[in-house]
Amino acid sequence: MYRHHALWAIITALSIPASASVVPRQAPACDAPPASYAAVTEPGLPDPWKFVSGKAVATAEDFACRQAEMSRIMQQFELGDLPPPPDSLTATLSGTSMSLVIKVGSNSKTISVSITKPSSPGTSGGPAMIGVGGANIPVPSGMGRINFGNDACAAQQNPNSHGSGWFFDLHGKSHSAGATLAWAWCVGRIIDGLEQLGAAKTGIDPKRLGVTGCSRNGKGAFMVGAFEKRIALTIPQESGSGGAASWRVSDSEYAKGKNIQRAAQIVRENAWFSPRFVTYVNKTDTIPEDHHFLAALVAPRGLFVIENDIDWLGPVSTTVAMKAGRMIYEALGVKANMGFSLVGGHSHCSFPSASSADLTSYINRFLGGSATATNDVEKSKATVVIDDWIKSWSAAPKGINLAA
Ligand code: MCU
Repeated sequence: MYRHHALWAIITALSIPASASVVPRQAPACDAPPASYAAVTEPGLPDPWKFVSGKAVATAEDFACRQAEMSRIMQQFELGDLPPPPDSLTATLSGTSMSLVIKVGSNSKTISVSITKPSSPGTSGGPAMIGVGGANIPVPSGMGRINFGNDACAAQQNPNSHGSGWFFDLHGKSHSAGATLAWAWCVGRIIDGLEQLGAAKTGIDPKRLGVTGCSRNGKGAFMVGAFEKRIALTIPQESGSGGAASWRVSDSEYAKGKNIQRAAQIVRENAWFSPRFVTYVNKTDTIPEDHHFLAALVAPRGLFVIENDIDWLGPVSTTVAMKAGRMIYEALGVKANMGFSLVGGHSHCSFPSASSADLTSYINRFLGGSATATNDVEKSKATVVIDDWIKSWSAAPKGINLAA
């Protein structure tokens, strides 16, 4: 991505005279970020519509800058740093196996990724679903499939797994990234490979990629969609705490006696988050972000969040955070691009067939190229009072329409 921007800057600098009236489409000019963000005291979900500087988000360009800020804040407090793309990447394809040679500084890794081509790709390639550790949703037959072996990228055995996997072989064992953010970087390399090889070889259109995963891998699927902008449709399934749930709401539910996963537990269970997060897990009201920001980072791209009515996942918590996410999508003029479906009565990670039509409407719209509108999905078995959690929000901006 950065390399492309740099190249674009050089091409435009060489070919367009300073007086040219045609201004190339460029990343918005955002205010320079501070070296780091301060902790806060915020019992509710932090306001997506106000920069840390206090400035209001008023335009589409402002929102893009606020997204960059939200991304930096999430990295600083809980995820660790997302590295830039590698110094070099060379992809080759042999049958169904894509091989990537990736170099970062003096480190080099060769990675093998298994690919199933779409059955009728056409000249520009067909859509494909990336499964983080596999897929637990019904992926339409004929769609391309990419199996992302996330554990090999960044291990998830226990908290001491931090530092194991090819992400850390490339970036160093003490890199700050938690496993879920590392997975986002590794998926980015798979997409680099698909772009480099091209649809004629892979049969896959890199502009029509979905990502999914369930439970711990659902947390990962959400991070991949939030931090890898080339993903067109993100489908986190039963990601619960650390995914679709809010840290603050989960703590509040825990205080009411629920058997719910929360930040203080999650860092003792596994290496999904950055070692940096440990400082904040017993005071989640001090972090200037929460997981409704993940939805804000995916916006305006397609997002279909699947949850379950299991206490440990936090049905109230996921409903509050994703309701807030839907409010963000709505204010951006793209309400139909995000659905939330919490349907209980089935075992963990088994997809309820009653939700098939809703899921299919998102897959058809964002991966299948269908012009038909998505189903307007906001289903939950949990009763929540969203106003209790968004008291500090500024009025949503008027007039932003990212649908265009
Ligand atoms: C919902 O995802 C996790 C959960 O965070 C863990 O606490 C539990 O141990 O495992 C869940 C999972 O990945 O189940 C397959």
